[in-house]
Amino acid sequence: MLKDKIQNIKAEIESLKAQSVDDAEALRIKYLSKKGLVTALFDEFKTVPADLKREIGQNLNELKNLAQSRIAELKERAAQNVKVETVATDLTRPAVNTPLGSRHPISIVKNQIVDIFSRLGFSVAEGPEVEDDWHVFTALNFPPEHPARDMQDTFFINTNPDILLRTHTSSVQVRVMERQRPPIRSIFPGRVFRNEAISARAHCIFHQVEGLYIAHNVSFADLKQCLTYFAKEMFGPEVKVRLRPSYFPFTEPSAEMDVSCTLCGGAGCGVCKGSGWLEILGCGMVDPNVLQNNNIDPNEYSGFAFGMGVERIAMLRFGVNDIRHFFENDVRFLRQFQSA
Ligand code: 2NM
Repeated sequence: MLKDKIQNIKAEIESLKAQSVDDAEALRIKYLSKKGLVTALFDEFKTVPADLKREIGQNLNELKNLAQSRIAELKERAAQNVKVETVATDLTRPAVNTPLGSRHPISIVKNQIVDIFSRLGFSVAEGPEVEDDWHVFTALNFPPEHPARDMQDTFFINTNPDILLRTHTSSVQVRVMERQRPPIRSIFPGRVFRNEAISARAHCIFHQVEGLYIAHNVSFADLKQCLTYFAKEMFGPEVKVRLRPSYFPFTEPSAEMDVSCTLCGGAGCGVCKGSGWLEILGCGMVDPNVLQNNNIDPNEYSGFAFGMGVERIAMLRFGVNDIRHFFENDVRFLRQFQSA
């Protein structure tokens, strides 16, 4: 009877053993292949009287499932135990390689920037990404009608004009000035947010490192020396640097620093648009109003500050021509960067 055959084969399958993957495969062929013992029972099933079809059909399906899982288990165990049961474990065998990820290029460059300024004695501070108007704008000498305060440029939370995503990490500098008296010598890495159309050169989220040095008698010469050191550490001792006058609400005077084009060495090419120079950061002497707003006496102290976009530095360092690559996280892109 078919029912007895099912019982017998079930008992057989429950006591199966396999020493090797090949053994297990032989068992699969014996029971489950087209001409296998279990498969044959399904052919016989066609002759079962209608009133028994339901019960026997169920038994048969259970048997097939049992055979499949049991043989798969034997195969897997045999694969794991290759020779282990007969030969002592070889402790000199190299371990199985675990595939390693790679550090994100933005993290690599951010860490390099932090390292360079650490060598000059700068500490690192971080702060909130959701901020209020005081820390992002007012304390930093942004006038009430400054365009950065516009909905067009800044993301506000629930359209509340006092709660917003920081547009620069200078807000963290305000928080440091609130609780720490000079000397202050810190850098401020972090994500910032600007309500901008996304393109090859701009993104609505990017990373900044800003810096602040406040002490007695800090001069523009200190700023220039410090940032020249940074540029040469970052881009190589052969790069030339220059400062161009600029404007920021929180610094006076303000400047932008260029390095000689890392691609053409200053001769002029597509990357530097023929100018031979690449802009890498903004900087300036902290405006006395900013010091005053943070209860630091501008008659006693002076300072310089600077800010740079990590994506921009990374694009120049690695020759990446589209900022969007950094946010897509395509592993074919990410795998190309070696952690430093
Ligand atoms: C920049 C450029 C120039 C800056 C100024 C300050 C502070 F807090 F001292 F006022 N923080 N960051 C600064 C100055 C940032 O980014 C392009």
